[in-house]
Amino acid sequence: MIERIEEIEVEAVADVGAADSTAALEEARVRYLGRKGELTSILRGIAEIEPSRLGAVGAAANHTRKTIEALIDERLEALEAAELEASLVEDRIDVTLPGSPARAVGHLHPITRTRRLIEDVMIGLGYQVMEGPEIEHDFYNFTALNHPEDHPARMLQDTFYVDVSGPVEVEGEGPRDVLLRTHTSPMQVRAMEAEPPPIFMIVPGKTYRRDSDATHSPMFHQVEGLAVGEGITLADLKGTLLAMLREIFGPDRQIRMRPHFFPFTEPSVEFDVSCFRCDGTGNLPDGARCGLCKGIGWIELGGAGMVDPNVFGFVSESGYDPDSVTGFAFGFGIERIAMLRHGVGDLRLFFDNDVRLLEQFS
Ligand code: FA5
Repeated sequence: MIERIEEIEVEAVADVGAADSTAALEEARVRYLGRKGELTSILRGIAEIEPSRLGAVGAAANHTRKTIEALIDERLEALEAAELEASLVEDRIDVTLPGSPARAVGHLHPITRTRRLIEDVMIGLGYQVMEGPEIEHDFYNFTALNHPEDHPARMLQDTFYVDVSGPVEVEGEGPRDVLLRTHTSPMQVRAMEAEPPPIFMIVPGKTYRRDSDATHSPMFHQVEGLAVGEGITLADLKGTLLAMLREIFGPDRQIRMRPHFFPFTEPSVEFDVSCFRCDGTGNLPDGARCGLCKGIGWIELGGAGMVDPNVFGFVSESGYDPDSVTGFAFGFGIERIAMLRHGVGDLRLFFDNDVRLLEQFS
């Protein structure tokens, strides 16, 4: 029996030494020290050995078990170290390399970028940026802006009304009193209610109309501008628009105003910027008609005018006395500016969320 134990030890020394991986070593451990191993059965059956040999066999088996255990521990340490070393060499990660595949980095939507550009320019001119509600009262959208009761813009085919009738009756708010603002101009009155003169502010934001074609969408963005103080004139309006549009379209741009009508400004104008493709000539260098301004040399941008004294009448309690203050207001579409800057022919493309288009503005 003792001889067999010694043989087992010799075999184990050879097998453990030959194990070239932690997995092979584990197999050897199970073979020699596991529950079904030969040495374990010898130790388990020791009680049946005749008493005179019991001490010697037990001591030999225990000695061999301890020797094998120590060998395995030593070999395991060496194999683990070698395997770790190998995996460090093999799996080395260069953290300076881009991910695979490289992650696309997002960017701002062209409308947001255009809005921010306009904001930056106007902040540079001393204007503050304000925000207002998209769901608006008829009062601010129309009445306080001097629209008569029967003004066509108030009709259902132009304006989205919000039906607020419901379980809770709000006094005076029938279905026609709440709407999606059709322009950012209601913020003229809200801003003047909130702050006394002088005031210089712009309001960028979403606006809604029942419109849909290549240059009109049901939801679009406008920027409103308002400047009220003592002695402000139409010349100040022209200078302000010129400064803003030169920042956006280039230093050589000119501006022109054409008489127009808005209920809340008097006089009212529409303003155009000289075409930046043909430099206002209407013709391209090869003599062809300029497609951007359609040969006119001017590009229509928005509406403006001097604040109508009737509008001041709605905010006289906030210090806007039409006899002592004057002011101008202007409003234009952000999509129109973005279309011109980026040469996009159909404004609806901005809202399709097609990445093939959007990633061109990165
Ligand atoms: C107005 O909305 C006036 N509130 C502008 C104003 C402000 C005048 C202050 C005087 C003083 P108008 O309806 O023309 O004006 O719209 C201004 C601009 O908004 C247009 O020139 C156009 O660029 C843009 N716009 C109007 N409707 C749409 C639409 N459905 N989709 C995209 N842009 C539009």
